[in-house]
This record gives sequence, structure tokens and C-alpha cells, in this order.
Amino acid sequence: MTFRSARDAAVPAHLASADQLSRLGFDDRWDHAFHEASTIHLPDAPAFPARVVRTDRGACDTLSAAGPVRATWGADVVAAVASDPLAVPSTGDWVRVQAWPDGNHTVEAVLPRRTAVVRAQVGGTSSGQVLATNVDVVAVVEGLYPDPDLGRIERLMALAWESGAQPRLVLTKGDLGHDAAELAAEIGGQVAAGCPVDVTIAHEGEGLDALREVLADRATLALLGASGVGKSTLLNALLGREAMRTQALGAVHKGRHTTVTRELHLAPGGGAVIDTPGLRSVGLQGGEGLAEVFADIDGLALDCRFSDCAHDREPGCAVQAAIDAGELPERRLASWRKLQREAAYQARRVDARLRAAELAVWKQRTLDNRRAAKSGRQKR
Ligand SMILES: Nc1nc2c(ncn2[C@@H]2O[C@H](COP(=O)(O)OP(=O)(O)OP(=O)(O)O)[C@@H](O)[C@H]2O)c(=O)[nH]1
Ligand SMILES: [Mg+2]
Repeated sequence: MTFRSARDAAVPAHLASADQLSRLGFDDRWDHAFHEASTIHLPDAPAFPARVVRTDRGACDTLSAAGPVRATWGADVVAAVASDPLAVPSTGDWVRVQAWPDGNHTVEAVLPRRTAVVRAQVGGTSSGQVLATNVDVVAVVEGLYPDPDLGRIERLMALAWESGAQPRLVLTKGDLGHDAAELAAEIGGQVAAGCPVDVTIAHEGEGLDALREVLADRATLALLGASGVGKSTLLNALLGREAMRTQALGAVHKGRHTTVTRELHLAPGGGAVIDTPGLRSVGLQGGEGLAEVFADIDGLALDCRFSDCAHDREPGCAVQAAIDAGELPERRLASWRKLQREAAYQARRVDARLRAAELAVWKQRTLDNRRAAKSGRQKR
């Protein structure tokens, strides 16, 4: 795909196909948001909606009704980013683009995001990084073979839940072992309970139907996972073309990072797929996602004798009892502890007072909901 330079206004963007926008996920709500964001109307400078495909410093490639358009940040965007780094136009954003008489294009506003995948910077001082926005479904991608990393799946599933999108687990490389279905069921049950699980063999087109259905609804699917798990291979299989370069066939090298930019691709029948570079470190912004991913531990904790049980050596601990009975893997409690600690640290760091209070309210609400659900079940 070639992007028109900022100076090339060969196609009047505002006159072109509305279907292109709708295939990208543009709907009445976005249309409304676009008009809300249109504060100035210049007769010689038409504005139009576009979706951000990829960004680099101070500029981005977008897809509009007329096709690809490259635009630089307008003054309002520069000002917004100065006060909130997360406001930077990001892959997946719907933006208002202004076409200027000299052929340049600028991004004048980022339309309010419906969802956002944001990772906290581990050990860093910045406020985090937006990985993808306006995502409907986050696919956490992990290789089923040779050694799926369950802790990594849990961490990414929490990130996916926090984004506001619908998480699902995609286990790739189903062809490299004999017990793929069994292994996937075991992994899914443990770390992605309640979420759909796909087992894929990308080059054979196997296991892709459910993901294709997601795209057929003109939804946006984001692929998150470590380097080498097969995200770009999956993207190419879904798109039916070599949209992104992948690691050499059969390569099992880790950390090669073949994909280096976050990029949105329009699927042939509509819908969009966002491919991302392999994630090395993923910090969690808050504890909301963890409550979803570790619902089993939170559920067991309701039966602990002490309401502030740390599930360590306290008498009457239902979590330790479940471990002793072989019902809960010890690894999972360790993972939960680690991520809870991290989320709590992050909460203090980002905004000591506000984030901690939010976390407490959320935890209490989750606990109350579970208690209510449980007492409902016991009454029945
Ligand atoms: N056998 C087998 N190999 C696969 C499958 N999916 C991906 N691969 C291989 O896994 C390797 C890594 O695939 P990529 O798609 O480049 O991985 P990625 O997740 O995009 O990696 P980064 O871009 O570095 O983040 C390649 O050699 C692929 O051919 C699969 O279903 N089966
Ligand atoms: Mg890749």
C-alpha cells in the first residue's frame, strides 16, 4: 500500500466511498463523534474522518474513505499530547483530518476512544504506552509448542480485559504436537476461563473460522503476544496475503522481533486486524483485569476463614486447601501474587491516592458481586 504524501491531494477525500469507512468499522456513533469534534469549518479546507494505520514521530498514515492519507499532528493534537502523552494519535484511532489548500493534511482531533490497550512502563517514569485503540477483540497469541508460557498469557489476558475489548486466547502452532486439543483445553481452562480459545495452524488455514467471523462483523481484532508466537503469520492467513513479513519458516528463535511497528490492516471482507511487535515487558495499569483473570482465586478466597487472608499459612485458607486438593495449581497462586504486587505498585506510582482508591472500590465491588452470586446459588 502506498500512502499519498501530505502534499498529494489527487483524490478529494471527502468525495470518495463511504463503504471503505464502514469496512474499517466507521458507524453512526463515529459519525456523530466526528461531527462533535469538528469545531472549525473552513470552506477551502475540507475535514474528513480517517483511521490511523501506523504512526511515527509527529505524523501518521491513515485510511480514509478515499484511501491512504498521510497527516502530521495539528496544533491541538500537539497541545493535547503535551498535557497527556496517552492522547497521542495511535494505531486504531479515528481522527479528524483537515485537508489544507496547499495539499498538506493535519490531524486536528482524536475522536474519543471506545477501548484502548495500554501498557504501563515497567520501571519507567512515563505514564504508559498505547498499543492499540478502538479494538473490539484482543487476541492474546501464544505458541502451543514448544513451551507455552502460562504466566505470560495471564498477564496479557489481564491487559486485554483492562482495555475494555473482548479477550480471547489464540494458541498457534497446533501442528507441532500430537495432543493440541487436549493441551489447549487444559491451558484455556486454567488461564482463560470463560474466554473463547482458538487452536490455529496458520499455513494450513486451520482454526481461523471464529476469527474470520469476528472480522466479518467489521470488528477490529488486535494481536498481542511475544515475538515468534506467530502473530504476523496469523495476520497474513486472515488477510489472504503477505501483509507483514514473518520470521523464517520453522524458526524458533526468540526475541528476534521481526515486526517493529504497530499496524492496522483492512481485511478483504471488512474488519481490521492490528498486528503488534512482540511484547517484551508488559506492565499492568490497574487491578481490574486481574480480577477477571484470577476469578477462581478470588472466588475461593470468599471461603477463607479470615476476610484478609493472604493465602499463605493462615488456618482455614480455602485457597491453600484447593492447592492441597490438586484443584488449583500452585503456579497460579504465585502468578496472582506477583501480578497483584505489580498492579499495587503501579497504582501507587501513577497516582498514589486516586489509583489505590479505585482499586479498592473495584475489588470491593467484585467481592460484593461474587458474594451476592454465591449466596444466590446457595439459596437455590
Ligand atoms: N509450524 C508452525 N509454525 C508457525 C505457525 N504460525 C507461525 N509459525 C512460525 O513461527 C515463526 C514466527 O512467526 P511470526 O508470525 O513471524 O511471529 P510474530 O509473532 O509475528 O513475531 P514478531 O513479529 O517478532 O513479534 C515463523 O517461522 C512462522 O512460520 C503455525 O501455526 N505452525
Ligand atoms: Mg510479527
